[in-house]
Amino acid sequence: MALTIYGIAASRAIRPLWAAEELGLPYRHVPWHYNGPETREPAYLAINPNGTVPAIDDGGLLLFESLAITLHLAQTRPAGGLWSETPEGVAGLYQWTLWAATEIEPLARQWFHHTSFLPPEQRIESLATAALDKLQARLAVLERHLAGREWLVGERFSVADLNLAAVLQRLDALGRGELPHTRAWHQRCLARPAAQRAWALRQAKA
Ligand SMILES: N[C@@H](CCC(=O)N[C@@H](CS)C(=O)NCC(=O)O)C(=O)O
Repeated sequence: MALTIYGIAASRAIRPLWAAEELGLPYRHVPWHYNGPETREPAYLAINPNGTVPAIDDGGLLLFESLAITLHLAQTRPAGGLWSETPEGVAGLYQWTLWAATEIEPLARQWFHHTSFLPPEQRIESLATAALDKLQARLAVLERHLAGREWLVGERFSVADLNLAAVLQRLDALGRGELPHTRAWHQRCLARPAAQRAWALRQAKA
């Protein structure tokens, strides 16, 4: 089944690229930039009507939302080892993925926009600080969960680790204090050969 991944690696497309690398999937990478012009064209809007990246064409199944894409890839290729065999495990994969999407990503994005992404004249320092302040309580939850365990769900690396580690890609700047379990887990995730291969694509295009 042919898989195409749309989106420059220096974007949320890093998430499906990393998942495809973990799963050992052959894929075609179409590294279009999120600012266009290709993502504004009708041909791409037929794939992702939001005009954002990433999106995939998985043998005719069109899908947008980076974390939905990684869940789909993991679930449909269970032999790749990113999914769980038990209902409890699957529930954990959804829990941590949705936690990443709703509790972490908006704050991480707010911080990033108001420190780096927006033109300097549009940045509001108090919004960046407020996001960091709120993130610390969330990271304390993660730190407690990771005490005494290597991975978020079960005994091995899963799509939940991939999703949360990717959403927390700027952990060095987002986490105040030591957070030893969280930082060690994050390094374990990003040191994986598949993560390194995906991030190498990002360096090449950044
Ligand atoms: N929630 C979406 C967000 C997609 C998104 O906003 N992607 C950015 C790049 S990281 C983009 O395409 N921005 C261009 C735009 O908003 O026009 C996901 O996770 O896939």
